[in-house]
Amino acid sequence: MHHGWLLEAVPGPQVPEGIAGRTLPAAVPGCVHSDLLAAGLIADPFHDDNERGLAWIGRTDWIYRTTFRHEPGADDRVDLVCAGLDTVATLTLNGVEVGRTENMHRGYRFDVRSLLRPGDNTLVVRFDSAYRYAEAHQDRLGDRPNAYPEPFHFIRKMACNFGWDWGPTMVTAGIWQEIGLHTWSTARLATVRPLVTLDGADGRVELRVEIERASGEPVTVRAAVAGVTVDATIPAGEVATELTLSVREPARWWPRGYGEQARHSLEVTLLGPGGRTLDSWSRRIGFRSVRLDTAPDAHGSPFALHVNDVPVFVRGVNWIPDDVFPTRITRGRLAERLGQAAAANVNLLRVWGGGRYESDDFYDLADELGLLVQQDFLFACAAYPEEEPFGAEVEAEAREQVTRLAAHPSLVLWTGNNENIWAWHDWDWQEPLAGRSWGRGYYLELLPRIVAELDPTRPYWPGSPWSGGEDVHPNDPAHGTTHIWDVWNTHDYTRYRAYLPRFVAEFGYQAPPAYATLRRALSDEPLAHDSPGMAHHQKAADGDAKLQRGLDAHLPAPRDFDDWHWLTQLNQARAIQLGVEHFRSHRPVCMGTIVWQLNDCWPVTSWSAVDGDGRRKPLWYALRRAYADRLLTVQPRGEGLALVAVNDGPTDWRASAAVTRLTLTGEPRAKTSLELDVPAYSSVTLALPAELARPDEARHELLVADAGEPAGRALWFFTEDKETAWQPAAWDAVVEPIGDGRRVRITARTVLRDLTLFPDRLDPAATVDDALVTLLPGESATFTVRARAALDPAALTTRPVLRCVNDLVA
Ligand code: BMA
Repeated sequence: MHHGWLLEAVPGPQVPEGIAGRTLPAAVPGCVHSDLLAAGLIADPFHDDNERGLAWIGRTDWIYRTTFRHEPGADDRVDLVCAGLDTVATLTLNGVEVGRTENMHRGYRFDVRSLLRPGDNTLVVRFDSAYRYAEAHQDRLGDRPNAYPEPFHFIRKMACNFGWDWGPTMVTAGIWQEIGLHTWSTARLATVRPLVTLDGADGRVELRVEIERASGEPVTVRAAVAGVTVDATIPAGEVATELTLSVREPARWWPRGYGEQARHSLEVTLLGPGGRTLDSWSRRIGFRSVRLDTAPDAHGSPFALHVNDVPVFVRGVNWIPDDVFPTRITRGRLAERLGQAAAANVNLLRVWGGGRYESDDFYDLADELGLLVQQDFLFACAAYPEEEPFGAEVEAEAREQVTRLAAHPSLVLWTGNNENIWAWHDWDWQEPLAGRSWGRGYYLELLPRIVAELDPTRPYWPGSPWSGGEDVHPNDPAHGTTHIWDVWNTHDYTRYRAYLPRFVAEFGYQAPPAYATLRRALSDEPLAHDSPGMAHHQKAADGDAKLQRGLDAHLPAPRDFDDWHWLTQLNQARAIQLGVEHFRSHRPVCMGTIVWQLNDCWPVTSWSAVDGDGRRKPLWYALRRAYADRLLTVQPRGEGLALVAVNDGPTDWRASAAVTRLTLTGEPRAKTSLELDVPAYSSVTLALPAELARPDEARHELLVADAGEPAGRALWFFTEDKETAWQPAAWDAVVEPIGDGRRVRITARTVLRDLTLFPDRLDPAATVDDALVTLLPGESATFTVRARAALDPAALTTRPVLRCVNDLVA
């Protein structure tokens, strides 16, 4: 039922002329914004400040209408099934109301057999303005504190739709997931919930099945996985059963880097009288166990994820909806984005609570790639009312989503909310709340009860952050999970080193998107850090000033926009690399870091590693290095320096590390060799002798530690770049054509700090395989550039395409 839909605005003073009274074709699944855009009736919402002119859309009621043919048969039931409606909908079939909905995060099913006519039938779905609905509840229940001045906590709809500190305000409406008629007789599978674990070396599936009946006879559920088949009969009058399947020593599912992602097809069939197939269901499951270790220890209480009884250091990224308009997020696009995460050595995605319960495609890809997933329940940065209808809606939504996602081996953790418990403690909520509900009952009672009842195989953690109990501050770094935001908001990034956290679930640092992304989205002429489009595509409080504060602390002053763009991107990469290396160097006290954030939903200056057009920022390359299985890093320890080797891999790591203190012109001042012997899943800290840790002339020297491939090399500079006595950058470049691009070989004549190529400045389609490479005099690096256009070799090897820090030195 995805064809022939028409859309019109319900008349109102806010509806612009030219749209009022007009009927346009509607994409289903889709949303009003994308239909208006496709019809040429609105300007691209991502371009310049067009967002401003589109606020009326969310304040308008919309009518979707289609006519479809139907020939009634002898079936017991014909249901109208809506996988997702956004959000406040009234459905009318042939003039008769069939139902109303008010929750984007649920699916709906209506028995419409008696309303269908032979031949043409008309289905109308009217969406009321999400604002009007939310504001009515806000007035009725009393306002509650919220991080942004929008009523997103008074409607069960994706919160970031109302704008965020990285996203525009585009309050959508529409049939955002599949819709259609489902014809069935006797009985159908209503819910299928496989609880998959390990029992020693054996695989175990506890399968909980609920059916819906149209008639009374006994039916049989048959389940098969990995050659094991089990049947259970559901007698007349009953609607549920449980089956257990035991598989002897199956190939297991592992997170990436720890083993294979073996998946087994689980087939469930519902058989009626005479063995007739009534319904069927199938998913690819994975046998694995999950456990959280939170038992108090000498440092506080840990937060350590164990998969198949192996402790996994979480190298995570936070995930937000990949587009403001969800139906533009195809499987192909998710495959690209999750592929980018995997290629950056990420092993966990946290699906943040201001977005959505991620799609089946998202989870299927995560299963395939061995990416672990933490899914937040959908509450973010606000005090949420627990009064009706919200209590019942939240319960229904949670039951549906816990069931829907149960089959996925990648899903290893449910979290109650994003920052709401922390906010209740620290964001001055308690006085304005004056005792009104704020969500505590969801996070500490309802949701843990639902997870324990429906899916006891998975851990639940009440919030991000959360410290394990109400007697401990929810963001205490010594207990459970923590978010570190003082670094971006008020302090320099070196402050990450002041923390010894057990698990950092959010920390981030901003940078603008790629130049080609800015150029596509903004018509500012010239582009400047504060030109109108740039300013509109920076949503964070004081974002520009915070970027500047970071530059001032570390890097030479930018002379123009090109410098500013390069240096802010570099600073983002440096900040996060410093944080990750520090946190990883404290394994096993710290057992995870989740960087805020992997992706964007439009072109914007944000904390992302991959921008809204899918282009990788320098941070992505820094993350790939900092998140490698084997990490070599120089860290301050006490008065001196230490070399820390972190081994997240399954085999022991033995190597010698050559450590040299040398001048920027390449003359060695001191040398030593250290033997590394790092067992699997551990780290080793070796103090560096004073003659290495102490420079003769700090501004003129660096430290290089090299343990050979694959860990590569660790660097330490004794001063900030802005104080370092750089030689002006000098190199020899050789550019060779290759099939679809160029190979660029740079040989350094002086130290070249963080050499990076920006080929998107020459061709928006161009990509490069490496970035942020520091070369010593005489060393070479080779970059492979893929492009559509034939790139000019001279342009490829000069400013603003080829950059390093010391090209700012005259
Ligand atoms: C965290 C997140 C988001 C926000 C980000 C950057 O608190 O949970 O709400 O976008 O910070 O400010």
